[in-house]
Amino acid sequence: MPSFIKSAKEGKDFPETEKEVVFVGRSNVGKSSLLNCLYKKNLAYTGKTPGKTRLINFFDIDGRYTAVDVPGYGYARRSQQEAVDYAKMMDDYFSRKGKIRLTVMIVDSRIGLTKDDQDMKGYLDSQQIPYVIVANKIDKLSNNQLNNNKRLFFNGMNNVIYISAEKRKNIDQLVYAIEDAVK
Ligand SMILES: Nc1nc2c(ncn2[C@@H]2O[C@H](COP(=O)(O)OP(=O)(O)OP(=O)(O)O)[C@@H](O)[C@H]2O)c(=O)[nH]1
Ligand SMILES: [Mg+2]
Repeated sequence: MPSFIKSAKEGKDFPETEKEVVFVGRSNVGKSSLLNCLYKKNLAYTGKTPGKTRLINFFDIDGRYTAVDVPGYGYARRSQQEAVDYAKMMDDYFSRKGKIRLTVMIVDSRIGLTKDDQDMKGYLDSQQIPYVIVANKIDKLSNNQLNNNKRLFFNGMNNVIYISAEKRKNIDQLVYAIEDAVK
């Protein structure tokens, strides 16, 4: 069974792992919900208020790989110090990019890529970190709206998977991508 390993905010406290799949995205986009949907109910904390996940959380996935839930970006940190700590935590994390088999970048299917999302995508491209874009919360859209948004927001991006973490829609497609990356 998938299980929690530890929470950490500094590189020196990160666990020894081999292969990681990391879930990134804006605060409140559904990263922790997606982890729970993929692996086990109540593995990660979810909530209505942005900034629910404050530390980097590592989960062992059946001894096969490590899933990593990171705090969302684009969330107004309470203080300058908190913003600095957040940036350092993320730098520490991405400095071990050799371990990262796949980054699952979650965006909102109703909004597309925000400036913060574009920055993250640019970073992943520049560092040659493999990623898929997952457009979440499609249960909030009609089929028509979803088709429109695919054209408007995700045109020309070939690595997008449209899902609902809450309603478990199209999760298989993401599972395939993850399994392929960690094999
Ligand atoms: N309708 C709908 N709501 C969702 C879906 N996925 C997540 N949510 C809701 O979105 C809110 C935020 O979900 P979280 O999983 O806590 O988001 P997060 O990205 O981990 O947020 P932070 O930890 O703050 O970065 C919760 O109220 C979820 O119930 C979805 O597929 N559809
Ligand atoms: Mg979270």
